[in-house]
Amino acid sequence: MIGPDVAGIAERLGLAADTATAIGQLAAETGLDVDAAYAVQTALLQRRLDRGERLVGLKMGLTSRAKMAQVGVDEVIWGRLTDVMRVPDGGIVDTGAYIHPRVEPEVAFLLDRLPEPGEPIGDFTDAVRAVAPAIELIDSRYADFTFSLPDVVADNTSAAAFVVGPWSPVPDGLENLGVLLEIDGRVAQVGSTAAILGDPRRALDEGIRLTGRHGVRLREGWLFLAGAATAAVPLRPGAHVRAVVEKLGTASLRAAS
Ligand code: OOG
Ligand code: MG
Repeated sequence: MIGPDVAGIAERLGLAADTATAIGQLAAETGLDVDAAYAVQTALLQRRLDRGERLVGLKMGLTSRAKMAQVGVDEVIWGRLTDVMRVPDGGIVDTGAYIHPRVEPEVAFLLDRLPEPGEPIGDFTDAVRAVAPAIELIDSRYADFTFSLPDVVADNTSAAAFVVGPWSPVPDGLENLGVLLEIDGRVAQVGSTAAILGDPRRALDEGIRLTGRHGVRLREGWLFLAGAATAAVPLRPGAHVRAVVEKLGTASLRAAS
């Protein structure tokens, strides 16, 4: 049997992102399953590497109930981050470069030496050098931000841009820190790091396990976004966005007007 056209689907998704033009969902029409969707994601990454971008880390998606409920997909997923997606803390983004951008508060890890595949993470502080508050800007390439599980995996889990705030040494506990997402100084979302799989440290175990299924190994020096602690909020031109994570501080961005 001939499988789905992985390269062709990657091209359609890549062009949709490059031109900020929404497309219809592809999985049902093309028979794309989750494994083939991760192959599309790899092809999309290759397309970015071919134009000079560098892989700088991974992001987890749908590690909180709030996010699963918002998009109607209830499986933990992962995607790739490149250097071009990184916006400096306090930096400016152009909403016109995206289809329907949303922002969400996250926790970022700076990875240290990781165990061999199959080995458990012993001490979290051996595997993670530092932690930081972060904002992820997501932008589904599908019309109406509506997708199935294979669709969102193929679309690099809606990854578009991200901001990492100042790094701190790993605090004693990460499992119950208050999280706020502020838009123009007003609280838009309130949550806790407990929303991220009960403890964002678990997102790393899941990341190692789920990427291992596809032969991907996390690397020392990579960034790792553990997933949003709250639902995402639409990013409007001119908005000033701040994510606040208790003990870790803030990360911010501004959308050009
Ligand atoms: C999928 C990506 C989810 C998160 O932090 O849960 C994600 C989406 O919501 O479009 O990045
Ligand atoms: Mg996210």
